[in-house]
Amino acid sequence: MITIDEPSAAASGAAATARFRTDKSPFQAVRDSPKDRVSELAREVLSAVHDTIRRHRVTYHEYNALKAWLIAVGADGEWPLFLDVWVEHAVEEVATDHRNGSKGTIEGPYYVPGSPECGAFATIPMRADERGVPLRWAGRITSVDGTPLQGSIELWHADADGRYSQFAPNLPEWNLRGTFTADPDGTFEITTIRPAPYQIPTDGSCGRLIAAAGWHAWRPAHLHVKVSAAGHQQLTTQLYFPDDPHNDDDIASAVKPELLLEPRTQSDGSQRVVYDFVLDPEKY
Ligand code: MBD
Ligand code: FE
Repeated sequence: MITIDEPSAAASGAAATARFRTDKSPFQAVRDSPKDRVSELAREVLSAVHDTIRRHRVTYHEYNALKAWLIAVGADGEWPLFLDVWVEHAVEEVATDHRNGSKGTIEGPYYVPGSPECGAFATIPMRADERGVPLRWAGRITSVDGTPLQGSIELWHADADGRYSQFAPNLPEWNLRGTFTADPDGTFEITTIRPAPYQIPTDGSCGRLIAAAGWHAWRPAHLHVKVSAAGHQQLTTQLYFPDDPHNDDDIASAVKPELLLEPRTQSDGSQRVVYDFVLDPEKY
């Protein structure tokens, strides 16, 4: 039985689809795509599908299974989840391969702009009884030439149950989401808790694909960040914890060795970590 307290794929998928629709730029991108480019990319993707069908002699039974599944992905609102888990990593790779600064990785489906401004040395919005190992993260933002940047960090992550506010039920609106603006010397210090590993919803279409293929549904525990500073390219990335069993087989293929934190456990059980960001100037 589904109760209102239980997160469901349809609920988080609907929320992710609704959130995507609030951003106008994807719809502008649809209008802006040149015919020749659309034709070339669509043809190439379709021939890769035809090749797969011929090589594996795909049957009508399988074709109908695919049709039913694709319809269900839309009905569950899981296109953002599907695309960000299985496609975005390649787009991110191509988009950022010219950069010399910090490594980026995928944004995923659960970013929400406009999180509360917290300051440079602050605790992220969380419940009074928020569970999870306390984590204090100190860092500095600089340009590739070493100039300190008074940039801002938008941080969002799952709670100790692997749930994101605004996408899972019964969480305060901005729980574990905050914007931190560095001091003029580029430094910041953020207090939060360690997120739990994240499991793709198992009751929706993406979960059914995972089960049907015998894959696992896990992303390693991660912190999402967007780092911005005037005159610099925005960095979207994620940070991971060294002891997570899924760092080597992230379902979303979004772990890179440069993104592993090195937290130190304190005598009170809390953890501290240092992680800095280096931003590339805007190209012109
Ligand atoms: C997530 O939390 C996430 O970061 C990605 C990329 C996909 C699904 C859930
Ligand atoms: Fe995530």
